[in-house]
Amino acid sequence: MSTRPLSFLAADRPYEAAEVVILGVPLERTVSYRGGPAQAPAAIRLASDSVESYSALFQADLSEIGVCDLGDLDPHASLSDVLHSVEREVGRIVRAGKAPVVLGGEHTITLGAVRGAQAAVGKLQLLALDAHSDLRDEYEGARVCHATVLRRCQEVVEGLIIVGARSFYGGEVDEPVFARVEELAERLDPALPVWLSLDLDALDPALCPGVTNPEPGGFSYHQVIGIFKALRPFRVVGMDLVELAPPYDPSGVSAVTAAKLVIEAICALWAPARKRA
Ligand SMILES: [Mn+2]
Repeated sequence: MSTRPLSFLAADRPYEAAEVVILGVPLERTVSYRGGPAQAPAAIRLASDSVESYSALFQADLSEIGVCDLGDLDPHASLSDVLHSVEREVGRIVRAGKAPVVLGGEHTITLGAVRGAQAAVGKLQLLALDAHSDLRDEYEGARVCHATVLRRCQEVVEGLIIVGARSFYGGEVDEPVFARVEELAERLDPALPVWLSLDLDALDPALCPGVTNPEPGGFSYHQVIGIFKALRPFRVVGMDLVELAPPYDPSGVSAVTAAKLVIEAICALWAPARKRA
């Protein structure tokens, strides 16, 4: 009998042979409403065991795409050190020609991820799915936190597009970063690699209630799938999925939704070209 650490579904490749690399970052440092993201990577891995590895939507099987699960980064260092670790790991993975899939943790980790990805590819555009604009310059005295993360990312990347936003503080509503799903393909720059940041609160909380800051009126599951489809012509270098709060997910459906979206995204974006529908 052998034992193995909890890993994401079908992620059985060694790092060297992998095309997609899963990395957990159970960071929970600047949460403002209710907690839980520290438990998210483990909850997503556990939930991934309940779903099939085959994507009927994208006609690909996760087990045929080389996926490695590196486990979790230590989230207990200073915030700046954790973000530097994320930056270093994501940079290393992208430079090796692999696609990182970062499982948060709070949304703040995206800042480390886009720094690492941008350093690896030169220029980068960020597509964020988020109920909140996350564009404050400062929040409760902090310049780097979940409520300012997309502003800090905007200072790093070449371009930022946010879809799904429906909660604003007021000062940012006229900024040109917001897009409707239907115009996504024309708003993204076809010449620039893309980082995809999926804040689970972009989904409707009726479908995905286990998030830190639920906001009514969000995307359906299939609208998110539609965004993955729209991204297929672009060079997506990596993604993160953040803000799952397992304590507020009593049925477990939010963790399953997160796991399923990770599988669909990997199959949509990184399945070998010959299998692409
Ligand atoms: Mn967010």
